[in-house]
Amino acid sequence: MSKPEKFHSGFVALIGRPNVGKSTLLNAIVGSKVAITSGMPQTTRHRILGVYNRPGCQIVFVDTPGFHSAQTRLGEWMLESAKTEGSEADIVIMVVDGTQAPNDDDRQVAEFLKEQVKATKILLLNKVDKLARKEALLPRIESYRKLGDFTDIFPISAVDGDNVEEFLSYLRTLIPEGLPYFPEGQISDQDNERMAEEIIREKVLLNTYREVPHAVAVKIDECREAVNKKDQQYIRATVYVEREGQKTIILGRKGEKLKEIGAAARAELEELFGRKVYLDLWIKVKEDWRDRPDWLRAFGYDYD
Ligand SMILES: Nc1nc2c(ncn2[C@@H]2O[C@H](COP(=O)(O)OP(=O)(O)O)[C@@H](O)[C@H]2O)c(=O)[nH]1
Ligand SMILES: [Mg+2]
Repeated sequence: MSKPEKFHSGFVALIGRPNVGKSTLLNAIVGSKVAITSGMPQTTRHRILGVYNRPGCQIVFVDTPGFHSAQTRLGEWMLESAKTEGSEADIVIMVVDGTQAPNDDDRQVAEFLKEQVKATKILLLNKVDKLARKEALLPRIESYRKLGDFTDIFPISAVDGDNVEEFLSYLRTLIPEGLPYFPEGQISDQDNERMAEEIIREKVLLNTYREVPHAVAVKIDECREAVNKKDQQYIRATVYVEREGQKTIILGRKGEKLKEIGAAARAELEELFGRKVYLDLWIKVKEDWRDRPDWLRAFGYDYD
């Protein structure tokens, strides 16, 4: 009888500046939406786990907030959280936007990796589907390679899936021996209520203007089976902003924007809960909540 193969498991952190496609890649790897994404920087606010299972191997991917120059307490907390995940992972993946030259935020990430991360580092140049001239790729790879000491570099597209399997196959060879952290079938550590808050926040981001997104937080106030309506989920949620003006923008004329946001969120919430959803959506102003420790804690940012 042959000896059973040893199991391999590990934590792999996705690190990079905002908007390079870390969360899109996490969803592509897990094969399901566990992290919200948008064209807005700083969409991801806290660590999100996505579990990838293959025979004999489990990789727990950790999506992190992007490295940026923090301007609020929330921003500082996000940056710290990314750094903590980066320094605790077995392997760190630096994700960059392959269609753009390195900028200061990329350099800040690379600097951090050099100084504070001993683990194996891999570089991913994402969004190569957008490169009009493929000849531009090699010099681009060169300009990022110089930023750090990467064991390997992969140009990929998180949206098209180009080269993602190749990257994962390589990654599997680096994962240490260990037991699985999560039971098979569990793809994230986020519960449905947390995911629901994120889905609603994503729809606000996708439907509003530049000034609003960073000031938005969403809290589920109630989430239960609807009274007298079996098989319907009742969800009451509040969208928090920092200024009256932001509230006006999200409401829209005659409340129409909020209605659109609610309709878009509801469609996805019905998928999440697997049943009809009645979504009761409110907006409130909490001045400067991003700088107030009590509100940061209330919104689940684990701030101390
Ligand atoms: N064309 C293209 N767009 C991408 C790709 N990956 C991500 N994006 C887009 O880039 C934006 C930021 O993505 P997101 O995953 O939120 O970035 P994050 O801030 O690094 O987590 C979104 O609009 C994505 O749709 C890719 O491989 N190709
Ligand atoms: Mg993200």
